[in-house]
Amino acid sequence: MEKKQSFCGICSAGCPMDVYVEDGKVVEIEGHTENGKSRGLCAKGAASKQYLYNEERILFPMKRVGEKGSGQFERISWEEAYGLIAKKLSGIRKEYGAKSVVFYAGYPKWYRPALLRFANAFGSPNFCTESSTCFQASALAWKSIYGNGICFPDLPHTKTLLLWTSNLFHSNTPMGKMYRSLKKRGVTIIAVDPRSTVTTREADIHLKITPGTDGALALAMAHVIIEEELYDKEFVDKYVYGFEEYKNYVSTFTPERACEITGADAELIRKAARLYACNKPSGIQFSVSTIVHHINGFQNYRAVFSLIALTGNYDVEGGNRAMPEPVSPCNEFGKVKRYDGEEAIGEKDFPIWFDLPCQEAQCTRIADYILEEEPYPVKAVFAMGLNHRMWPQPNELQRALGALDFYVNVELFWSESSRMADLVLPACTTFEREEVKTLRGGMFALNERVVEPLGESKNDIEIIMELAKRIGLEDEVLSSDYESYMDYILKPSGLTLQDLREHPQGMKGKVLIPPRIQTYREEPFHTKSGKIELYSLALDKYRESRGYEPLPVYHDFRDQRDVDREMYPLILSTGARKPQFFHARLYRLSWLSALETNPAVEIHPEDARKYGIKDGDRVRVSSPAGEMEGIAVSSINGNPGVVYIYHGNPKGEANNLIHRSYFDPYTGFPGYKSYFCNIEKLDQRERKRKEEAEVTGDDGANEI
Ligand SMILES: Nc1nc2c(c(=O)[nH]1)N[C@H]1C(S)=C(S)[C@@H](COP(=O)(O)OP(=O)(O)OC[C@H]3O[C@@H](n4cnc5c(=O)[nH]c(N)nc54)[C@H](O)[C@@H]3O)O[C@H]1N2
Ligand SMILES: Nc1nc2c(c(=O)[nH]1)N[C@H]1C(S)=C(S)[C@@H](COP(=O)(O)OP(=O)(O)OC[C@H]3O[C@@H](n4cnc5c(=O)[nH]c(N)nc54)[C@H](O)[C@@H]3O)O[C@H]1N2
Ligand code: SF4
Ligand SMILES: [Mo]
Repeated sequence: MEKKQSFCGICSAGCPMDVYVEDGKVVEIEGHTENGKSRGLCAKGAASKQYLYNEERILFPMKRVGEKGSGQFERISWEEAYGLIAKKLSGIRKEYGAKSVVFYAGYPKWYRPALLRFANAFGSPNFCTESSTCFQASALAWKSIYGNGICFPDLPHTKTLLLWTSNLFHSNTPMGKMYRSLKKRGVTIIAVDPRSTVTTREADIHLKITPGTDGALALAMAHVIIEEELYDKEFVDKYVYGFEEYKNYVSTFTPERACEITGADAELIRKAARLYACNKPSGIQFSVSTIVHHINGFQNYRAVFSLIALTGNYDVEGGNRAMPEPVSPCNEFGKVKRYDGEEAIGEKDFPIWFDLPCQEAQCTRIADYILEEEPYPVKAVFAMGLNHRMWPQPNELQRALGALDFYVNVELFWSESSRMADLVLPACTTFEREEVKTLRGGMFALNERVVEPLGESKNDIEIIMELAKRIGLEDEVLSSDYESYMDYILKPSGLTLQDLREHPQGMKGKVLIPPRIQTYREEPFHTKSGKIELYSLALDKYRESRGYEPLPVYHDFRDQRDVDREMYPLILSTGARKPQFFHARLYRLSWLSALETNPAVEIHPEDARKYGIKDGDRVRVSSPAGEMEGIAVSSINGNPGVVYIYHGNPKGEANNLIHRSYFDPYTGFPGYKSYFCNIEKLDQRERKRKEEAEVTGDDGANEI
């Protein structure tokens, strides 16, 4: 048996692994051992042998031969596949324009810069990613205030950590260790989460709020901080724009009012506000997605982020500041300018995406854009890792993909989204490819190819580069080969591929750019006013035309007039991370799916009693968008009145319950984590049907 080193490719944490290979096959995977101590892996990484050798892996390029979505494909050569894609994409570009081709990347990040370059060279403004529901809304909320990229907390120096949503032990396992070390150092931790989790249980204060009410809580904290004069007057006077308007607005948000809205205790809100403002330096650790998975999420996050400026915790040691580690200049490679000659999809609907701007198009409404040919016809989608199950009402997206002239999915697995494609290309996993990894502390390493690619699978970047050549795109990097590509992205660091091959443990970059800190002392903030904008001028631009509000104004999602709350009395939150699942991807690994064979529908025991449901009962959850079935699990972690379900499960898809027109008007992010539903025990419904059947003579069996 040979021991090789690799990095886990399932999530972005990229944990180092020791992989044992025998006769060209992986036989064992463990967390990397350093100085006799294993770094460990989470359940997903530990199960990744089943990921690599999954029976659903796509092994060859396959062309559709049957009806769309019928799943009938025939094997073709790479040569034929490249030829077909080049012909189709060039043809569609000629007939409908480059923008009618959409380039899409799913969760994996490693090939994005290359795909973005490809879209640029092709001439389409439509490069979009899964970040239409992740990260970008948080980045926009931040940018609307501070004008720069998000600043994370400087954990080693912080004294109070406001952990605003993050169940680290489930969603970012390697950070669990860091969290424990903060506790040991005596850092005061305030957690904001609607549920008790393994993370909140270790916090000093837990503000257990109703989902989607974060804005009201943050505004109440600001109220206390201003009323008790705990804010940083000098910083605010010098660097903040719109303080008076903001102060005026928050003056009505007393902790008592916030208590009514959020359910969190008013005294606890006061205590948390005082600690965050006075026990400095304080940092806010936040999720890149959860707070913005609400129809009021953007403004809620702006309210949270405003607290940093208010208390002078911006860009100071121990506060929220630009990454304290040196950053490699090779990151610049990913920052290729978006092609800006044409209107991108989502641009009319969500203009601040493009004003502030971020690097990609907003595609949450892509199903509508395809089906309605609005704002213009979208004829082809070239996707790498498209999974329709991540989107609200996924069947609509699936239908739209079926309506395209040409849809390619480069994937690891035969998902339903792959089955809908005209052409499927086999991607390979991290075990089967070399890959340059940027690690913490300015370190670089080469992920070794530990086994040969399965079947004829290839790495995504090689596929992109070959295709660029076939289409005749002009791009100095894409027109070279994969070795040169890796050398190119390493170049600014002063390292070469050869260096990394000779140092399998990784090397520190020779040239590293230190973060730019406290630049505001010398130059204005990159906002319209040149200051930190608690009153955003970027939003003010759309005050009249779209009703955007420049202050971080709170609107309650429960004020929805078009949902019948008598029919859907419960709040629905989907997608709080579970340690064993990763979106729709890992249900096919039996070691993991066996941990939850049917979708768990988590309800509070009070609700269980009210609805006559026992643990383990089969239940149907319904919402204005659709239905799903699962197994009831009663839990005291959440508050009564809220139902929690994870998404992506083929045995019951929570995203069927989220309506695709239920999104945040600023960012287009779906309200995954605060919608409305009802729940019923399944056989009770069956009984009712039978009773009705006795009257009508129709036993309704087909519907069950
Ligand atoms: N195992 C696993 N890890 C993952 C993923 C996965 O699918 N599986 N996905 C990755 C991805 S793509 C992302 S974006 C990150 C997300 O990472 P996080 O957002 O940190 O996800 P969670 O750990 O689920 O933390 C969310 C917490 O927010 C709480 N919450 C729910 N609604 C609200 C709300 O309205 N307000 C507040 N304050 N809290 C709320 C939930 O109870 C939960 O405890 O996780 C990444 N890590
Ligand atoms: N209800 C609900 N829905 C949600 C969320 C929620 O909290 N609740 N979270 C949202 C968030 S934050 C996110 S980020 C999205 C994530 O949604 P997706 O982007 O769909 O996430 P994944 O399923 O992890 O990855 C997409 C696909 O990439 C494929 N893939 C993996 N590695 C590679 C590779 O190297 N090459 C290629 N070509 N393909 C690969 C996988 O097999 C998978 O099918 O889901 C969103 N959807
Ligand atoms: S946290 Fe788990 S899934 Fe993510 S890289 Fe590490 S081992 Fe892999
Ligand atoms: Mo995400």
